[in-house]
Amino acid sequence: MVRRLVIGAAGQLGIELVLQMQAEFGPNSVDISDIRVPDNEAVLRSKFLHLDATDEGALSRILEEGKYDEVYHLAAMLSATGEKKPLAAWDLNMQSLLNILEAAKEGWINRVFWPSSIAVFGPGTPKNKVPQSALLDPTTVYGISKQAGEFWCRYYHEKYGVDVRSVRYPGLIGHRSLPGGGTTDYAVEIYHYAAKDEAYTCFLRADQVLPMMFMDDAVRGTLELMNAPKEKITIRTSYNLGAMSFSPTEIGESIRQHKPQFELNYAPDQRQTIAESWPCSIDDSSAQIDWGWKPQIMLDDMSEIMMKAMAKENETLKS
Ligand code: AKB
Repeated sequence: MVRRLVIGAAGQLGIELVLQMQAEFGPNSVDISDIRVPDNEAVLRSKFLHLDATDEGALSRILEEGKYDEVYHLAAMLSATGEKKPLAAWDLNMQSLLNILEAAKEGWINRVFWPSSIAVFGPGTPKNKVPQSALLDPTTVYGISKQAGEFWCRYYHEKYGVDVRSVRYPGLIGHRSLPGGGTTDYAVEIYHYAAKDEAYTCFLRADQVLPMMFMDDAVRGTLELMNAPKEKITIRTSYNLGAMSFSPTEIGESIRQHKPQFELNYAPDQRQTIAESWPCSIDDSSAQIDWGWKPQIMLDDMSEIMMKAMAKENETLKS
């Protein structure tokens, strides 16, 4: 059995990835770690290990004991929170990655997954269909840490043969977990408000188009990348990964197909400046060619799934 460790398992992606691993391979196939206990009962069917991933000693002890084949290192401070605490973001995002890469170099792990982000792009990058090899031009500390991280990953692969794999996620939208501290978080929050028949005030401009992805696609893509034969992986910085692009106005219209009275207002804040620096859409042909990436869920299908899931959750809370 492949032994997996998910670091940052209490986060938005961590929870969803662990749930899928449990469903596919069983709860014992994955151990979970974070600095906080995940507030999701199902996730806790897997063994929980308290870990601050910047603590090299603590990480070594966990890896030595667990004898993991794969580590999914998801712990990070995202774009909006990172701008409030730049040095803490740099410290967490970089030190934890370097600790994992060192452990892999020493042979404690066979394969590493580490997420990058569209935050590596910036004003000098094309806005539409950003090519894989586009200029990286990050304007946030989070983006700078992802850019540096990508090159560290490639360095450890080329110098030491570390099998580290990565994708540049767009904004991720799912109903089983909440995001925290990102610029794309509005696209999850909006469904929660709509489902409760509450008006939502968006912190981005009405016409701000960003690349987004439904969580199930993101989780499937991540596992597909990790299962791909080594020789198929030609990019060791990070793969562009696309699915759909929409603005707050467009997601609002999609939600109104289920909630015609839904009220959407706008009060752009400092996150608008971050969003403006990011591209609108992504060219992910390298991921398609190398390991068969194909998104399945687009905006209206996603809205249907999200609204149904939220309605069910609200029913359960009432009963
Ligand atoms: C954020 O908004 O910071 C993240 C991301 C795009 O990486 N969701």
